[in-house]
Order: sequence, then structure tokens, then C-alpha cells
Amino acid sequence: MSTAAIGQLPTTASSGTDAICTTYPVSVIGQYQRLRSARRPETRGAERSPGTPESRDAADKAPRKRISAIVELSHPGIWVLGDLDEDDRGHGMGVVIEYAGAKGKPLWRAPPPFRWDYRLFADRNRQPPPSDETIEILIAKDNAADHGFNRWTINGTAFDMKTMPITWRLQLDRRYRLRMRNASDDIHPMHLHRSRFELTRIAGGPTAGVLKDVAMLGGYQTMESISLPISRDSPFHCHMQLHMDYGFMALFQTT
Ligand SMILES: [Cu+2]
Repeated sequence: MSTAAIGQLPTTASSGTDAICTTYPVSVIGQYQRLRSARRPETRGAERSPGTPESRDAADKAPRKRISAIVELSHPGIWVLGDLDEDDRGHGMGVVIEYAGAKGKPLWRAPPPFRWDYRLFADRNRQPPPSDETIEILIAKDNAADHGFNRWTINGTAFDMKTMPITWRLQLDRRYRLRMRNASDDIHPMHLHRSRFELTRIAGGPTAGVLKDVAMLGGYQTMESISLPISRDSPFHCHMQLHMDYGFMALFQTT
């Protein structure tokens, strides 16, 4: 899920400076760095933050889910900027932040308990536009069904990469609500290729103004979005390669 490794390419910083953290392929940061904002409305796939930047100790990250953030560096030393999960972090999900002149081994300091919520970035004054039609998307897993690998289905069908069937035929002048229901315990970064959607409901609550092309769907959760016009021939899939390769994909054709 990541190409970063602890000890690889240490980032040197001076005390008190801010580092623009737009490309770190990591999930979460320790309490001695603070995530100050995540915003760039013009960036495809980034959280759109119409209000005041939020300050957080951590951020959620997934394959191809991009976050534009500023990391405040105000505690000299050598720190690990990495995944909250100790096992994943130990296998390379992190980078070292090294202040100029600091000596010693990189330290990890766990942040306080943390729960990510896209609604941090919502526009509370916005009413999402109505949809012309709802597309129901039920995601399920068949454990070890394909030569020992898990097989993934959307509405009961594992996508066939050889025949590439059209799953939904849409009209360009219609607006679609995508209702994604996750009948598995895995988290999936849901991706609509070449198109974006606006989150309208997540984890049981309404929201508006968050534009994404990748959004995390939690285990056994439901997420709804309103599509902006969906581009012609847009694949819709989980952005974890193994899930996509084993059936977790559908194809929209818009005319
Ligand atoms: Cu997945």
C-alpha cells in the first residue's frame, strides 16, 4: 500500500518551519507534528474545505486517496511520520522527519485516539442537488473463492476483465446518486475513474460539499454520493489493486 520506508530519505527540517505534506504516502502522524489543514479545492480527489482549516493529529490515507496538508513542525528531534498500526509501520509505512542537527534514533509517539470523518470538510450551508436516479451498489466478499484469494462482487457479480461488460448505461444529462453499501468488514477506497462525486451521506449522517474521486467506505458502512456528470466509459472500482483484480469493479457507460 505504500512505497515509503522508515529510514528512507529522511526529511530535514528546521524548528518552527512548516512542511507542505502533499506527497507523503503515509497515513498518520505522531503527536509532535500536527496536521493543520487539508484543502485544495482545485485538486482532483482532494478534500474540499470551504471553511476554516481544521487542525488534527492524524489523517486517513489509502491507495490513491490524496490529502493536501500542512504539517507543523515545532518539536525538534527525529520523529517517525507513519501509520498508526504498529505492524504496518514496522513493515515500512512511514517516513523519518529529521530536524537539522538532531541526533539519535527516530522516535514514534502515538497520537491520542483518532477517528477520521469526511464531514470535517463539509460545507454546512450547502444543500446537495437532487438526483434523477439512484444506483444501488452492494459490495460483498466471497472468502477464498478464487484459488484461495478472496473474490469481490458488486451486486453479486465479480467483474470479468476479459469481456469488460458495461455494468450501468447512463445518460450524460442526468444526475445519479451512488448508494454504496459495504457488506464486508474491509475498508475500501472507492474510486470513480475520470469523474468526481460529492459525498451526501456517510456513516449514517448527511453531508455536502466534499468532492472526491476516491473516498473511503468503512466496513459494513453505507456511503452516498451525487455524481457530477460521469465521463464516458468510467470504471468504478476499489483502489486496492488486489480487490480490483479479483472482481471489485464495474463499468459506467455514459451517452
Ligand atoms: Cu477494496
